[in-house]
Amino acid sequence: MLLKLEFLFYEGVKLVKKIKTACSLDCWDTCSIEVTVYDDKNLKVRGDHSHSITQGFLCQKGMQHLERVNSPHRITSPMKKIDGNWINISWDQALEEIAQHLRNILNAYGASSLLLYSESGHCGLKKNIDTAFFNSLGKVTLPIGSLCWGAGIAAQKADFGKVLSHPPQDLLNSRTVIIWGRNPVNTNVHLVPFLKKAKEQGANIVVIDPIKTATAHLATHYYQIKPESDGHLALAMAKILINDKLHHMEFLNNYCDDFASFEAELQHLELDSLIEATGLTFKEVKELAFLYGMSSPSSIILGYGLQRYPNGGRNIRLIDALAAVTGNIGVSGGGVSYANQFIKQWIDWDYLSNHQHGQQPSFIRSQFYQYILEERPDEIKGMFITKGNPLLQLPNTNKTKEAFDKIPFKVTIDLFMTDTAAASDYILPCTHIFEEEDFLYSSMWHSHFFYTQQVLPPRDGVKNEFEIFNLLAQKLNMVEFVKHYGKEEQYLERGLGPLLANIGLSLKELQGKNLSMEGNEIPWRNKQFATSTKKYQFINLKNTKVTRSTTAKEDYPLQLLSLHPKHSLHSQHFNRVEEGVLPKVYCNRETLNTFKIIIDQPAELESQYGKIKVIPQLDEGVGNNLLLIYEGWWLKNQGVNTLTPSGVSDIGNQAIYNHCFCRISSLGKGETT
Ligand SMILES: Nc1nc2c(c(=O)[nH]1)N[C@H]1C(S)=C(S)[C@@H](COP(=O)(O)OP(=O)(O)OC[C@H]3O[C@@H](n4cnc5c(=O)[nH]c(N)nc54)[C@H](O)[C@@H]3O)O[C@H]1N2
Ligand SMILES: Nc1nc2c(c(=O)[nH]1)N[C@H]1C(S)=C(S)[C@@H](COP(=O)(O)OP(=O)(O)OC[C@H]3O[C@@H](n4cnc5c(=O)[nH]c(N)nc54)[C@H](O)[C@@H]3O)O[C@H]1N2
Ligand code: SF4
Ligand SMILES: [Mo]
Repeated sequence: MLLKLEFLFYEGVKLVKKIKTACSLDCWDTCSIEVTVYDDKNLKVRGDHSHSITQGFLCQKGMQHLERVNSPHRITSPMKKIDGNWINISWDQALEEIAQHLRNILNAYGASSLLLYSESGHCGLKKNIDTAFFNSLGKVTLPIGSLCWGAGIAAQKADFGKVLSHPPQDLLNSRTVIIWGRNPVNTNVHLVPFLKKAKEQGANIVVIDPIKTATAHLATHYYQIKPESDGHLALAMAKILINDKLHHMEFLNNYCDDFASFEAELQHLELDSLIEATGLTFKEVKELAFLYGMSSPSSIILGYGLQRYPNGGRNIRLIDALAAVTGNIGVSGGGVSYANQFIKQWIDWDYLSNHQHGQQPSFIRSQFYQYILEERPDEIKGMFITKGNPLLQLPNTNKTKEAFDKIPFKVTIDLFMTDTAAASDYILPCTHIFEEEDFLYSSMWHSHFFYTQQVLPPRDGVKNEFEIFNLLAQKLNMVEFVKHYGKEEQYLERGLGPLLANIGLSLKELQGKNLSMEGNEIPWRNKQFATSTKKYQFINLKNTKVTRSTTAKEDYPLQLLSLHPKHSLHSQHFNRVEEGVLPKVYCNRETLNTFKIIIDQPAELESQYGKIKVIPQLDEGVGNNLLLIYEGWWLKNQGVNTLTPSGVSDIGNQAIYNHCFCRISSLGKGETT
């Protein structure tokens, strides 16, 4: 296999090649990776020094990509389940049988009885080929909504018209930075050097989080808010600032709709009860309001933990409103950075996904089981899963399993035997990012993008999705699909058409380079918003019930936050966890004492949806009546979604994992399995 190389040179007597790729994990950072190949065999992975965000540093997961691509646990042959046992079969047999199943289902029940469940386990653009393939079959059933960020996206679209973030470097122009419900030390590690530098320059670094996280330990100010009360806090801060005439009349008069009614409604809300809901003191909220409102420009860096609630969208809108009240929008060092759909707007999604206009059957992602068991019982006959592990990552595992079992034909494309793969009928093994070329960018944070180079030839027995779906299309005689989606380069060239035209480069010229559109724009600098009136839209407080939905019931008095782990990407573990190892659950001393649970001694954690076994740990940074667990543990290790609810947020159809109430009881010594 001929590899395209950027550099080829001698280091002493050694022939050295340098290959540029990027991290495909669904992380804020989307790091650029440099792989050095010594004497054509020894590979060294490191961060790309020429990247202004990565700056030559990769997290532990990024450094372990080489181990992952070479892992002995990878699946390297298509597999078929017969009487509960897996057997290896050839690619031709697998694709022939799968094509036959698809044909039978289409003929007997029509396209809507096929369901595609595609997630973001690999963020390469080429990996969207599954959607184009299924849309070519007709009006198949697709998910809507999000497990991840949906409420906040809907909120920012309502307020600004589009979701854009400030360039990471712009944080250094802030006098106050609020990290509101994000934990970059775990999830967005390249933000940390910017925070440290801003702190050195004298900026206030504020963290608002129910958990005193590692990020909170870096801050100059920390506020331990009660979950789900961020909207109350934002309103209380706005009220204090408006009362002290610290609002920004020029911005509010000229660039916003509906401030007058927002202000009038705010007058009716009691400051004391707003503050009481947050669990903070009046003094703390006042201090925070003045830090934000007086030491400006002030930026707010939002995370996604705080919108995984029934009132998630409203809370983000109220935080946006606070920024608008103080005029911290469209100015360097300001903004409410949530996600960054800047590059995304230069991609031709209609082509890439073969978008079918018109009604298409759909289900809310987090309500998969209700759709299968209640809304369309026995109607879904076939399901394809790719880039996702829904059996584990969807809420309410017991019900999700039941729904899975109801679907007679399931195919999973993955690299590993995940819980989802194990519950399928066929598994098709796919390539790792090091084994292919792809286009990657961050939709969460910065605006770098990469057309990666291939580092290694694909492992024997695996194929990339592009080839998989094209081979299937040939078996199904899908002539049009093969014509429009048959060539990888053509797919990327067309999909990236608007971006390539904008930057004036060809696809080939992009390869191996680390490019960015950053530094060019502070979002909304011209104060022309992407809303229908071109003005910032204040949330209508008159129609908005400002409530904290948290109502711990007597039976389930503890709220469980299931947060993202530092060294895994959800269920993608880079260090293998043996069967039977129990997950740790963290709480403070008061919770340990009240519920008579003992550190390091197994306990049972139960919600109204199921129970799991855990190992309690002391962490005084966890708020009262709260438990913290890291999500992503496999079923063999008591996956946490056995406990989580399958509701959705007010807007954006977002899963509400953190709105989860439990009780805990000690199992005493020795009961570890
Ligand atoms: N290492 C690693 N990195 C990752 C991921 C991973 O699994 N592992 N996942 C990636 C993905 S897909 C995503 S979506 C992002 C998520 O990135 P983050 O948003 O940083 O992660 P979360 O763990 O969802 O939540 C962040 C914080 O929100 C806080 N929080 C929870 N409820 C509330 C609340 O009501 N109010 C406030 N103010 N705070 C609250 C939590 O205590 C937590 O500290 O990370 C990405 N990066
Ligand atoms: N309790 C709780 N649950 C949560 C969350 C939470 O905060 N709490 N967070 C939610 C969030 S934010 C998200 S984004 C979702 C994530 O949900 P998922 O995306 O389902 O989670 P992952 O565990 O990352 O699973 C991705 C799968 O894709 C596979 N994969 C990797 N590369 C490739 C590839 O190239 N091709 C194919 N076909 N497969 C590949 C991986 O091996 C893995 O099995 O989880 C959600 N679930
Ligand atoms: S997981 Fe995130 S921080 Fe780590 S290497 Fe990948 S993109 Fe970078
Ligand atoms: Mo996510």
